[in-house]
Amino acid sequence: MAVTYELIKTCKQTGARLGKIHTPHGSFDTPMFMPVGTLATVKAMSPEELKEIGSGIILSNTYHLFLRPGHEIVKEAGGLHKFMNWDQAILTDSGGFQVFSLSNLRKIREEGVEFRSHLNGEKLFLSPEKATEIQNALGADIIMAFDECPPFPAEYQYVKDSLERTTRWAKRCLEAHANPDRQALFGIVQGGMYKDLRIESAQQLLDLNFPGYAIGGLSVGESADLMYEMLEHTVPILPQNKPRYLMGVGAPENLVEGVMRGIDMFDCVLPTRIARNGTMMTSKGKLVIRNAEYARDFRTVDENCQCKVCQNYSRAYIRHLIKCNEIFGFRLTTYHNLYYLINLMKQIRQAIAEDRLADFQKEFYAMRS
Ligand code: PRF
Ligand code: ZN
Repeated sequence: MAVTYELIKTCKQTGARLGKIHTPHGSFDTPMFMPVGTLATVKAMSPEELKEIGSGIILSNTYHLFLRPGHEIVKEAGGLHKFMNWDQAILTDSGGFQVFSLSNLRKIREEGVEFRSHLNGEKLFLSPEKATEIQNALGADIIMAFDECPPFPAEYQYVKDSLERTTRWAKRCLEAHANPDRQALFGIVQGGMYKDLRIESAQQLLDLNFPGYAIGGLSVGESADLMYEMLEHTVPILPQNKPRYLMGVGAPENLVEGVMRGIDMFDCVLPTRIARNGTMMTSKGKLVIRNAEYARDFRTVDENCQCKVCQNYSRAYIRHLIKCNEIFGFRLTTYHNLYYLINLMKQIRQAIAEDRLADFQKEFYAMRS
């Protein structure tokens, strides 16, 4: 088995799960947040720094690596781990979502998706077989089925047809998968914002017996409450003995709420993207370090953060660097934001271990108000 999930315990207050995922590149504790390394690098972070902050798994993207440098080159390098000098776990997304969010002139057919590269307009094609072949070449520990993430809002019939095609594509991914003993292929539940379609999608994918399940098609513009409602309809029918991954979600409050509804894994560009805009995540909420109010603020960013940025640099200094587009500024804000989220997950795991996640949730919101 490429990847196994070990359920350690559930929180008596909330039912949230504490677990461990074992992969050929080491184990990591769950619930976990995965930093996004789209182009085989988590922007502004070295692998050494990623290890320092305790991210035992990172995510990368099929779509981007297919365009540049091409999966053949990564394969020639000895796979993604060697190529980027990262010896811990990697998950690659299938490209399904990125084709829909980034490329131009998409044509969806049963066979796959024809699209134009967002870089040079080149006509390209991705299918379940191609996305699986690329992910086999990249060699991540966890790979994802090729899916369609419908837009929000979308008509019932469109979402129904789309989810049924996503199931047929998932089956084709399983059949194309060359090394299931080294790479675990996860299925992706879709179904838009329709309760019965979420259930239909989950049940169809359960029949295919994937080693893990992702929940896709959320955090696409709907309200947080609607996202939580969809989780409440979906998560309970997923198997207890397999990991559940909520795709593209990384706002601190969404992580807390997702874990309380039974999620084990999350990823999002949010912490790294807002870092480069000069927004920092703190125990008291967002801090827009670019703002003039911090020009003479020589205090630390977050007095409750133990990271090396908060131990050594002031708000005024970081603001100055970001205002001047200095590379070191991007490094400092990115490092802190990722440290904050990974530490938040560590606190959540501790709370689950001690059966007090509901208490933790209250304290979490109280600090931010
Ligand atoms: N499918 C895939 N990747 C994703 C999503 C999805 O639905 C989302 C939705 N938030 C983020 N990343 N394959
Ligand atoms: Zn910090």
